Amino acid sequence: MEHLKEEIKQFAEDIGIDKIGFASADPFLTLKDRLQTQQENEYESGFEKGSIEERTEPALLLGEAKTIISIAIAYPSKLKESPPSKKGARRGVFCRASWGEDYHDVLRRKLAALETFLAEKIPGVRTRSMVDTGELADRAVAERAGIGWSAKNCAIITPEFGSYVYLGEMITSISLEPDVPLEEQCGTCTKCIDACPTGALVQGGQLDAGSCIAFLTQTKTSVPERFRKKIGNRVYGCDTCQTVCPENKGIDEHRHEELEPDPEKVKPLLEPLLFLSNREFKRLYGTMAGSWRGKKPIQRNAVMALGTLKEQSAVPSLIKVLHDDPRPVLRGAAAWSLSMLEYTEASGAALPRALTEETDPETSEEITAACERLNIRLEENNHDTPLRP
Ligand code: B12
Ligand code: SF4
Ligand code: SF4
Repeated sequence: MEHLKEEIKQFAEDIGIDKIGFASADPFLTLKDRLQTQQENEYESGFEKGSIEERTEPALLLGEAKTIISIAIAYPSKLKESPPSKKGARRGVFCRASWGEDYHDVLRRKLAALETFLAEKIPGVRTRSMVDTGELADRAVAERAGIGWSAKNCAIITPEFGSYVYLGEMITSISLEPDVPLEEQCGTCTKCIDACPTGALVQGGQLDAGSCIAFLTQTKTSVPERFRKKIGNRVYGCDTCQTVCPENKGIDEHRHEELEPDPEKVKPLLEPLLFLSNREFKRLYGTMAGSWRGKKPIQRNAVMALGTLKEQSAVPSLIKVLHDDPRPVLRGAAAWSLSMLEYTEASGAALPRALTEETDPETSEEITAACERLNIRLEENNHDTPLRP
């Protein structure tokens, strides 16, 4: 089977798989304990798929599971041209994992080609591939397959491409010699833990997903207030614990045309995002990984970013969202953002008026809090008359 392994590696290289590794399909026992701990601490994101058993026992996913083939695809970390974000034209950012074509599609195509190759070599072989949305923990598989080591920022770090790799895998019914896991290299470094804006890395290798900006930017409800300013201009995902990592220094791989970012899309102007129709959103952002939750979280984040960045010129747009947007979460975010900006006559009139019209209790609370922050006194029974000391 050693010969077959070499053939698989060669084929993988030919189709542009940047790194491949082989792991046994034995149960992931330490991961099982870790997943239980994560659940008990309520540190999970809710985006994980399947039961703890399914996530840690490959045989439950493919009856004759013997070897898991893990693959990694390197992605760029720098924009060749980065459009400036400036006063009057503020921009948001999508994290690097959302640059270029949706990586799920890219990796699935590679895995499908590998499946066909294996089926031709070994008639009757059974395989099951997954990328991100499957039950298996892609990182735990990659770690066991020697793709990279499991780091304090939770990422799998490869010696060649740093942590800027997407991961996927294929469970197979064939036995292949497993590769050897790599040694952890973080040592005494704690840069990622120290730099995390929300303290989501509770300790090396352990994330409280509910506090992680990558998670918060993907929710559809309103963001707890204590995190709002910390999200900054991120409209999707967060790269901080990777950009500060010394292991990523100087790494910027441009190996796949389809993963090349369009700077205008990955650093979009914030204000136009607020008024995108579904059709426009799909046309502009539909092929990016960051569009999987639809336009609502991205628009909510854009609304908040305008307030956080103190973009005073956005007051009219924020007032429009406050009055006209049919989604309470967006109206609430607009109220918050207006209260991060300087008081203007327009916002002083708009907020109390919005309060009289608001039907959603949570949004009413947001608007009231915004009025308080701006020292807009609300007269009882007559919210139309704002008073400012
Ligand atoms: C849910 C999820 C999230 C959640 C939770 C993340 C998390 N850390 O658990 C949120 C939304 C926050 C998220 C964010 C991100 N994600 Co995500 N996410 C996933 C998903 C779907 C499941 C992860 C999971 O099961 N987590 C549970 C934890 C417990 O396990 P784990 O971190 O995956 O595995 C490690 C730990 O379990 C650890 N471990 C096991 N036992 C023990 C015991 C001890 C004592 C310790 C210390 C550690 C430890 O070892 C495992 C291997 O490293 C995977 C895809 C998949 N199906 O696996 C992608 C995945 C992990 N995400 C990925 C990416 C790129 C990101 C972001 C960088 C995106 C961004 N830029 O915004 C951030 C990074 C945040 C971070 N610091 O982890 C990549 C990671 C690639 C890589 N090189 O590591 C994956 C693999 C997707 C993919 N196929 O490429 N993600
Ligand atoms: S992705 Fe951002 S918020 Fe999440 S752990 Fe890393 S630095 Fe912290
Ligand atoms: S920043 Fe330091 S501690 Fe964090 S993952 Fe990189 S090497 Fe490890």
